[in-house]
Amino acid sequence: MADALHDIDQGLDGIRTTYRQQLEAASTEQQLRDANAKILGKKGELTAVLKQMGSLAPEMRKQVGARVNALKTEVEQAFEQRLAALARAQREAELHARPFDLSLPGRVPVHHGHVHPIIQTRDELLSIFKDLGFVIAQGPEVELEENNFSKLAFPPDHPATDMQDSFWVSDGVLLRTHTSNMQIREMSTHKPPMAIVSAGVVYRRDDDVTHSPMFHQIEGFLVDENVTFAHLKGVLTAFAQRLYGADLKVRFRPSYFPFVEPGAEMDVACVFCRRPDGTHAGCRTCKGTGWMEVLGCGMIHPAVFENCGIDPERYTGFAFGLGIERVSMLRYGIPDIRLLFENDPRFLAQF
Ligand code: FA5
Repeated sequence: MADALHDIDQGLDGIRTTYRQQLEAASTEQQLRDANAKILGKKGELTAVLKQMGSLAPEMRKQVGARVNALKTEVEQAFEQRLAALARAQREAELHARPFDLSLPGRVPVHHGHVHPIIQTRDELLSIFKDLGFVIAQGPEVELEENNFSKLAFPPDHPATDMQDSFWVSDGVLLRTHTSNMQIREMSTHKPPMAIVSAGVVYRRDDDVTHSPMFHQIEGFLVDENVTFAHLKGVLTAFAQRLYGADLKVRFRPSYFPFVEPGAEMDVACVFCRRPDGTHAGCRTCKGTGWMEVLGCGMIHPAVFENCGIDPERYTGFAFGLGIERVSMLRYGIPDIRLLFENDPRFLAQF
């Protein structure tokens, strides 16, 4: 039996040598498969050995079977490895033969998203104030009542604090109704001089063609020694003229906000019905007046300074707040504020 086994081992070694040479020599997938078939195919050399197994004595069959199976596994693994190596080599060759042109356009057209008109307007407004020397700050939309109202000198019974006007989250906590909360936050934590702008989302129980329950504001304030209303007018006029043109006329009308004294609103000459000679025809946007209201402003109330730990005898300052949707609507002639929030691609694609 030992002799017979020795002969079989020699035969298997011969097959091993042949398959290694043939797999190695195969340079295409087809050649590789042919080489594999010569060993493991129906008429393959190893298959022939397997076929003879039936005629062997049981003891011999067991030993030969184990060797033949080991060789079969070896051939199968070698075949898979060589196949993968050939595929890799072929891919490499293709890549080098046909280098990528990364500048070619894709085959499927790509739809580009773009910046929402409100964000475009916000960024433009912020960059004007940055150029004027203001620093940008950010604050939360969920706010304490005291930062949103009481430290801004709103009287406790002010209608804005009413359940009907604000979205309350819990007792003493609400969605901020304006970005003026940033005055309290920044003035309580920083010392003058300071010139700060802050943009963000605010919430009110409002809903019609020019009012939305969620909208965007920009707040600005400047505090230092000897700041006067003339500084306020100078900064805000420069801002409006950067936005709408250097020859733009502005006017300030007295108005009331609890946290400023005196308070005012700034109007700009209507950009829609302005005639070349500077007079105005009067239109729907300006309701025939020739003026459009743009923002609220005023000199920061001494009580607000005190609430933030700033000495009102030493420091004065001005503040202003404007609605970003309002500016967007005026710029692009958008008649209904809700268009800005419906996310209709036909509308948004125009900007
Ligand atoms: C204020 O919110 C003050 N905090 C502004 C201010 C800041 C005054 C600093 C003085 C000093 P007012 O409620 O007027 O003011 O709102 C300011 C602007 O927000 C308005 O002029 C308008 O453009 C916009 N606005 C108000 N309510 C809505 C709304 N529901 N939808 C869209 N825009 C609105």
